[in-house]
Amino acid sequence: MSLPSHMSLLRRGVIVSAAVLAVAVPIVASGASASSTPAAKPAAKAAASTATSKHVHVFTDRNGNRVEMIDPGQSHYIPNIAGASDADVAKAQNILDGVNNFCRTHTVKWIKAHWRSGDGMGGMHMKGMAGMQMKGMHMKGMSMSPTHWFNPQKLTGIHPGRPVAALIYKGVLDGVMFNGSPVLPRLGSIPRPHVHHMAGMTMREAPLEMVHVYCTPTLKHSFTPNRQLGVMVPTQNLRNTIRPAVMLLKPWQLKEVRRMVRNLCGSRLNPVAPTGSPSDPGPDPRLEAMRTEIRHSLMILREGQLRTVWHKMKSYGSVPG
Ligand SMILES: [Cu+2]
Repeated sequence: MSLPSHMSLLRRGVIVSAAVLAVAVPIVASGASASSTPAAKPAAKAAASTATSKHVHVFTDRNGNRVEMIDPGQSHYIPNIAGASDADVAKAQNILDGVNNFCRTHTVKWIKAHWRSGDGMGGMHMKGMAGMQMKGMHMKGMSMSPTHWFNPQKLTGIHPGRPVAALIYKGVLDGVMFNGSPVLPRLGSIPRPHVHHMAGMTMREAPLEMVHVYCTPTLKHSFTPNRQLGVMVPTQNLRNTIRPAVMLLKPWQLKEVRRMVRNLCGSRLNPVAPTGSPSDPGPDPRLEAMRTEIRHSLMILREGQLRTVWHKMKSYGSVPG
């Protein structure tokens, strides 16, 4: 889960102790951001010592869940579906079916109108904290648009039809988040929860466990905490397939594909103008500009749109498919 949403959790009073904040925030901001703020130094040191130890801290909670103390984006966990028991597969499939149904039956527009964004900036009253967050976020190149939208019903546990938060990336509903207060019910061996501060460092506060479930038909892709390893894999594979094949398009095909990606991307895709003269040695600048623009569009297009573009390119017969 991203930093903004955690600040929102804090604001909701799920975690209120200042001691927890001091430990939790630098870890979420992954160490590097906090070091120049004098007030943050002791906490930054604690975070740095975690970051430098190469292994990810994984522990078993009292319900038998394996829990990672890491930001989902940093997780390398991929579930072993083949190695899971039938009961664990059934349990995970049941959660996933409910989550996919949630994604099918909810629109981004509706969620944004009825749920609260995890913008994170509002509730922080600790001196120096807000600036530190901002800096950390810019250093990580994170977008300021929130990815977590919180259900106004204050729920904990696993209710696939009523998650704690909806995960919206680039305007698309990608999945949901559940949490447990403090621990999640037994999930089986497939879903991997995470926490954001060190269990045991703040003895009076139990870690708040969370789990992300992404909307996709595949159990494996749905239950990686890091969506780059999971739900984004088909998208990345399509990008990697299309990118080199752009070189094989004839000029009229380039024009056609560029028109297509411009339509699909709308204002999110900036036009690329040719540079240099067509008589210069090297590739024709007009064609090069079209190729560049098409390549840029690959980072904007969603999986289904990429599939449409690839289908078009394959129809020319000049690209291997
Ligand atoms: Cu999280």
